[in-house]
Amino acid sequence: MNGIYTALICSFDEKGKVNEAGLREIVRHNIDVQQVDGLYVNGSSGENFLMSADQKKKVFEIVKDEAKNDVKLIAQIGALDIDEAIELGRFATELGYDAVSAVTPFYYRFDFDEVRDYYNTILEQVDNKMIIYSIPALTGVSMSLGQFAELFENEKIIGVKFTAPDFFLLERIRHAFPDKLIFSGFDEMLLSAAVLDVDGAIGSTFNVNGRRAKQIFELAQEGRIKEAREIQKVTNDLIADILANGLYQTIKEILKSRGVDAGLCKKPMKNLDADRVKKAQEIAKTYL
Ligand code: NGF
Repeated sequence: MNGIYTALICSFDEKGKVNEAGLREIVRHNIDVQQVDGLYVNGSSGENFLMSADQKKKVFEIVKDEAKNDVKLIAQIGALDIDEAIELGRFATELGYDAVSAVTPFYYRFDFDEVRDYYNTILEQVDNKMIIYSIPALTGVSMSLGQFAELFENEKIIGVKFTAPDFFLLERIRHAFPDKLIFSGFDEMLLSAAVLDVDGAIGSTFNVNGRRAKQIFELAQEGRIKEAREIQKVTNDLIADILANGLYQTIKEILKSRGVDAGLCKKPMKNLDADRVKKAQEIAKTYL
């Protein structure tokens, strides 16, 4: 399951409903144009935490129906309601998703025993492989090497989506667990993570910049670091401009400028005003 996975964005209409036709276009664009190896569905970039369980299921269905077996699919099922996470995990598994992933439970400052119990309970009831989704900046949940080791004792936990700028910890996990899958989560740090021998990356900007991400990753694997650094530099110029203009909104606007109906963000996320729409179009012209 190695490689470059797009953290798929989702197209919503002005009422916050999933725009099926638009979502299908986003899937096709990622497979046919960006040529990524896989899709990470209903993550942060998919506005997962703004959706109802029914909407999440609908997204899982549409993406699988459109992608078929063209690329690998990972379903992010994490939810504070563990029963919902289990239900979504079973649903995605029946649809044929290659693995599930769950964000560490957040908000109530759970201790590590509770976090471990969350994953083990889900996996007792979901017949699939699990990739832990660790993103301390958004969840407030940081885990140590020893805690990752305890989670990895469950053989169904096959890896981690590591979204943190802690390269010491990343190197330690890589060294200690050569057989677990590590996906880097910050697109702007892809080369640095690739040098540490991660197995792949999962990122939002791959919706528009997946081809460059693949180049960076492949060059790094071949040891062609100087060339990879040049591409990471352009990539980071692009990412800096996207972040300054509004992350998911700008990705959507860039896709629209490419003829993909990426729709709107779901409330309470706001959409771009006219100046920022223009800026997004300029970003697309400059870098893509
Ligand atoms: O969007 C975030 C929030 N992180 C993503 C990614 O790690 C998670 C990252 O690609 C994700 O997209 C998902 O779960 O769907 C950043 O957007 C990117 O590196 C720009 O900072 O931190």
